[in-house]
Amino acid sequence: MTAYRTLDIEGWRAYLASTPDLASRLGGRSEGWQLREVSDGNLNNVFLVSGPLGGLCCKQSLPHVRVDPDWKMPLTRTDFEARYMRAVAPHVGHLMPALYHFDPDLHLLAMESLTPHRVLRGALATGVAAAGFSARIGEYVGRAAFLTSWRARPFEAVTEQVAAFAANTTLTRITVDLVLTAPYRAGCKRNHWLSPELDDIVGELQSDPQLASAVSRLQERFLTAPQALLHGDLHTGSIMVDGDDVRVIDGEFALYGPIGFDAGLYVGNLLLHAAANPGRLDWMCDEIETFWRHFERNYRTLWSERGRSGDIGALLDDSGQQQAQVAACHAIMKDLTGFAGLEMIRRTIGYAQVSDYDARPNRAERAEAMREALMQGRALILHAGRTETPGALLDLITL
Ligand code: SR1
Ligand code: MG
Repeated sequence: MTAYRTLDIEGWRAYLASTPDLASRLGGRSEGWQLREVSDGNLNNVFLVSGPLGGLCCKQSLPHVRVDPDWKMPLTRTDFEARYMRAVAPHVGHLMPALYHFDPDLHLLAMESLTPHRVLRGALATGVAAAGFSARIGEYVGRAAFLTSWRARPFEAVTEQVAAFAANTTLTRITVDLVLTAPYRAGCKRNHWLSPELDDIVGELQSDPQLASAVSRLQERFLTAPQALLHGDLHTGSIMVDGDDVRVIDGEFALYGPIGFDAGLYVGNLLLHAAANPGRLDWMCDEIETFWRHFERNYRTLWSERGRSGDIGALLDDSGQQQAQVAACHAIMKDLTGFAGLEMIRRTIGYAQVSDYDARPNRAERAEAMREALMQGRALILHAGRTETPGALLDLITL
């Protein structure tokens, strides 16, 4: 067993050189490899390495939140990311990078290097994202959700995975606190917002009993509806794009939960982008429709083909199965709507905010975009329970 240490550039060079499978992917001599740190998420260190034969993306857990060394944290998040990648790769292979190596002692991963891909949030900001990327995300969520669900597999296989990911308590706690609770709690130190411009609306969000009750319902859905294996943090910073090659990365928040959670986080981030870039509202609405169309098509097609291999629904005839599919999609859309609203609010006043707002040219316009996003988020949460179709979701958009 190797004792954990945080690897710097030279540490990674030596590690890769002593790991034949990885060294042979790079080729040549280790002294000639190019290594650069590209860490940009909140939690982990990430390095890109290239050699004469190819490249690697190397990721390692730190004993703390990367952007806040005082926030201590166990190292197991890469363990869950590796487990997640192995669990969903057979279902979504070409939509995520290939995992080559996981070291449980150093809590590190080495995977396919995605070059010249860009993080979707940055690609949107700089205008290089090609419209239609949401088709691939709909396909990803539809396939991963159905094929890890109780409808596709015997309950023994699902239960084993539910238990394994239930141990991802550290990151699930972050989601429960930062997404589902803190933004609605007055005085929480982890919140921050543009003040004094947004003080009034933040005060309203934190003192509205109707909103608190709708948020409680979403907390309950998140924690008590283990429908499928979720990515758990599916925002536009967890997606890389190069033209129409779209890949989902960063599965460390994985858990069993309601399918509408992944879908809702994704849609919430599209709407945040629209709030910050009003000229792109129509485009983002098209992306939402595209996402849902591809999600539903993949989810229902797989259900029709394989929906009698699990322990739910094996008795249904074709018409009963179609009815069950429609009802399930309505329920997923309700969850999606509520979780999209939560994501819009937490990314505007919570601990981890989004750079999309940097598109606004000055503070007053930023404040206005943020206020619009907060009002939109609140409306989505409050109306989630009666939003069953993509049309009904788009009717709620007031940006
Ligand atoms: C302390 S981690 C904060 C946020 O960053 C991650 O990407 C997740 O979105 C998490 O909520
Ligand atoms: Mg991440």
